Amino acid sequence: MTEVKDVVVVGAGFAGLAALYKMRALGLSVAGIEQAPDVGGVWYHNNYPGARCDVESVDYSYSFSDALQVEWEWTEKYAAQPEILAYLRHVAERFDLRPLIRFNTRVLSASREAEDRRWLVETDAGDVISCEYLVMASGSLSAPKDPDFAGLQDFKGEWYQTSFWPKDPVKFEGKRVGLIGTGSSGVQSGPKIAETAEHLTVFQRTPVFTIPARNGPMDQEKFTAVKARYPEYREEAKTFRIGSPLYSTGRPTTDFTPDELRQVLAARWEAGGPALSGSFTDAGRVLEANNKVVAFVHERIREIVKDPETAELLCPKDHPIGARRICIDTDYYATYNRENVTLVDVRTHPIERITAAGIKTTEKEYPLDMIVFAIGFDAVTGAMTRINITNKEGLSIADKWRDGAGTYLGLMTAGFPNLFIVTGPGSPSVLVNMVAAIEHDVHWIGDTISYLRKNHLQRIEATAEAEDEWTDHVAEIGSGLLLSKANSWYMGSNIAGKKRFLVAYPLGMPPYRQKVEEIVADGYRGFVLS
Ligand code: FAD
Ligand code: N01
Repeated sequence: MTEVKDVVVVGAGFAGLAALYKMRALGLSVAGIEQAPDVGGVWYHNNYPGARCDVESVDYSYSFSDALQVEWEWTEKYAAQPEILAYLRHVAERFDLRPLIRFNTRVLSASREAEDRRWLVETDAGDVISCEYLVMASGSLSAPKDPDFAGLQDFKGEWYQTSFWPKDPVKFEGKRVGLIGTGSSGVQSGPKIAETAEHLTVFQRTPVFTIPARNGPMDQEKFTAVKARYPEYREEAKTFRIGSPLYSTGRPTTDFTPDELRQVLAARWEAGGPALSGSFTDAGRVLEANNKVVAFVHERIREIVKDPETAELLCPKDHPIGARRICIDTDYYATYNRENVTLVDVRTHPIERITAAGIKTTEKEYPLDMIVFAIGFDAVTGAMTRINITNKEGLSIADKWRDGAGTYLGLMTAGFPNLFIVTGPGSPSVLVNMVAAIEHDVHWIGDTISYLRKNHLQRIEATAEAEDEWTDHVAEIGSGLLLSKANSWYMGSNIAGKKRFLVAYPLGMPPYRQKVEEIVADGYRGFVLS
């Protein structure tokens, strides 16, 4: 039997919980659908050792409830996964959101009802829900890449994926562990695995730029000061490119003598965290400027890693710093000084197959008891293209986005009325503090639905012209940035056959916010409301 709701929200991570709260507050009937058995999203699935955020906890948290932000106690500068998951569970309980969510339920499809007024959502639990508005809070990094390595089925040991980590403890003691992948997940999990494994072999294809986090207990004085004025603090945060404080020098590298430049970089390296990445106004655009920052980080790597051959392998030389996601680590490079850690270069000698006993590269076989895959995601579009979402003409999102994910502002896609996307492709999403981006989008969706209702309107849809213009605008800005020069998941190039396009609006939150506000003030320019 078909149920009727005003809104269906897909996903119960940061975005889904915020959306459920907002929709219910608007007086709408709402159903949340989550494939996992619990809330948390990323922070439920990615409970691998070492997982933590790389945006400070005071910023990587909701601002919608002042009581929540004042009462919640973060214990570390960068919260670890268990604490973030506990926070999201607390949010779900505090605001009584759990009763709205169907857990262990996957959305399989969404199609338009015959008269094209409502969405019909179908799940693997047999639910059929008719809704006026469909909110995709299905995540930007929630569709894991499959470890489709030849021979995996023959492997006699244990194997795990960071993006789908078991909920029972995994023991590394006495085991020879192989880790494939040196993105953020590999950078975080490697050092923790090495602490107890008999041996850790890291299979590296592309070396990564990573900056020490300098994590530690929360600075209580700073935290108390923020709490005393949290709403103002959040307003100030909105003025920063990433939606939370990140200070640039505001000057190009050419303004500095080599000594001054080194001093700036050394201070930022010492301070830790993401500060180093946004230091100069030209490093994201001009290769020569970028190279100065690269040279500084290479020096640090060579200083930390004792074996010169390993140090050279760890120095990224095939892409500008910042063109792939910069990682924030605890003891990553130093881990390679441990006797029980080996780095294997699978760029030169690729993995040929997985065997019963381990991993075989084109050079040799590495005997292993366990393999950990930290190989990433079909980012930003994957969660939505894995659901069969079709419009009135029968066109699916997967087909529509095959040649690049066209959206208007990242919030809607033409031809799919009343389908709202949280942190969709073409919004700042993965290039900023994602909780800030999520709250912006959820707010906009809620306000838009209120506007429709108040004005007795039934549908909103982006026009194809507005979508093309926005999508071209994002691509054009991207083409002037070093960001679009590397192969990375930012460009979709980690997925075979995925069209190469920049998945996010690269200028950050302030100009994006302003653009969205202007469009709304101009009567939702570029949308058709009817
Ligand atoms: P998610 O948390 O991914 O939630 C989406 C939910 O939708 C999931 O629970 C999923 O199971 C569910 N879902 C998807 N498809 C379906 C379906 N068909 N049916 C039912 N349910 C479905 N960002 C930062 O800004 N700072 C950080 O420090 C940071 N750290 C990160 C660390 C890790 C390990 C990862 C993987 C990402 C990190 N991110 C970080 C990015 C992260 O994606 C966002 O910060 C944020 O958690 C996203 O929340 P979300 O609710 O949009 O998506
Ligand atoms: O994934 P990735 P991730 N053979 O795609 C390698 C967020 N996040 O899960 O680049 C050999 O970055 C691949 O190599 P290459 C954050 O936004 C944040 O680590 O294809 N290697 C690469 O090294 C992040 O950017 C945190 O050459 C293979 C790695 O696997 C995003 O999530 C923590 C391979 C994948 O790196 C994704 O990060 C975790 C193969 N066949 C995640 N296939 C924080 O710190 C893939 N690789 C906050």
